[in-house]
Amino acid sequence: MSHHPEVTAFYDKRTFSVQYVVSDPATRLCAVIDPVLDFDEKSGATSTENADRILEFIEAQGLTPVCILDTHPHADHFSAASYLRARTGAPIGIGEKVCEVQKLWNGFYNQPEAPEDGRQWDRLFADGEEFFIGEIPVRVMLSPGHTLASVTYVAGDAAFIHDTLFMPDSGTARADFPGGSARALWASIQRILALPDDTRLFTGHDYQPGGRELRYESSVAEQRATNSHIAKCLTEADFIALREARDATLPMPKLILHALQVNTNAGRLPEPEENGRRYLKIPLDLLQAPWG
Ligand SMILES: N[C@@H](CCC(=O)N[C@@H](CS)C(=O)NCC(=O)O)C(=O)O
Ligand SMILES: [Fe+2]
Repeated sequence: MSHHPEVTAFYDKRTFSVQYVVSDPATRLCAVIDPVLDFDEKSGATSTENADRILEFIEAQGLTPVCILDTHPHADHFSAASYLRARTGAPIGIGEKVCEVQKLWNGFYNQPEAPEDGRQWDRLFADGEEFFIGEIPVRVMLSPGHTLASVTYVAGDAAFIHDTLFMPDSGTARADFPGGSARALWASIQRILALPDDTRLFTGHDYQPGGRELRYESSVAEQRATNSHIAKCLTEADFIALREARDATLPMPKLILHALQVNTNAGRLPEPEENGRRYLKIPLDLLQAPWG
């Protein structure tokens, strides 16, 4: 019998991100996946509206969080993992390859003193590692491509695939960030599509193409048959060509340089300077502009 967790999605319209609470109906224990810490780049203001909405839900439902998980170090928003850890005491986890991402971005930010061993997290998951949310077994599957460190959490019959496949009409995630690879993304997607046909797949973003209503859940069978990037790519080479051609047209996410310095530190904002204010650091001419 496959375990069937309850899944509740929380959509952040500002970044088109989907955050999840995954709970075990038998024990009322839950995990939070990919929570967003709000940031307004125009004013520099941060807030915890998204994370507080999740906390209110958890409380109202009588759930107890056992872990706060990220699928990857996000490039388009800040993670609320450390905020939720402070509020709930639940441990935070991410894929162990985050250390590689820390090395890469600490170099870019010229922060040689910043830790590169993932000590900011309580758990660093290896490929194939298992843990439980109550009675629901969770298997961690390495899913690089969009980032070096991306993982999929397979919790019973539900897989949290984040930025690999989007809904079938949106295709797949981009693979052009530093450390990204279209070839690795193809291999990761094949592993996801090898899960049982009726596995519920929960994606990490929905950009609502054409203004259609929000969707974030599909299945392996649906993705195989209809995903606009996968169904028409018969070979790895076809996919790499399609993905790289599309990536060449995409501007960088507007928060990539803001987000990586926070997310390689588990969503902790930089320490305040002696005047009590926190500052972000923006490397110039590191990434290519769309005209580059
Ligand atoms: N316009 C968005 C773009 C965000 C973005 O690049 N999203 C990534 C996931 S983090 C992606 O895979 N996008 C695919 C696409 O835009 O086709 C922003 O500036 O934040
Ligand atoms: Fe992403």
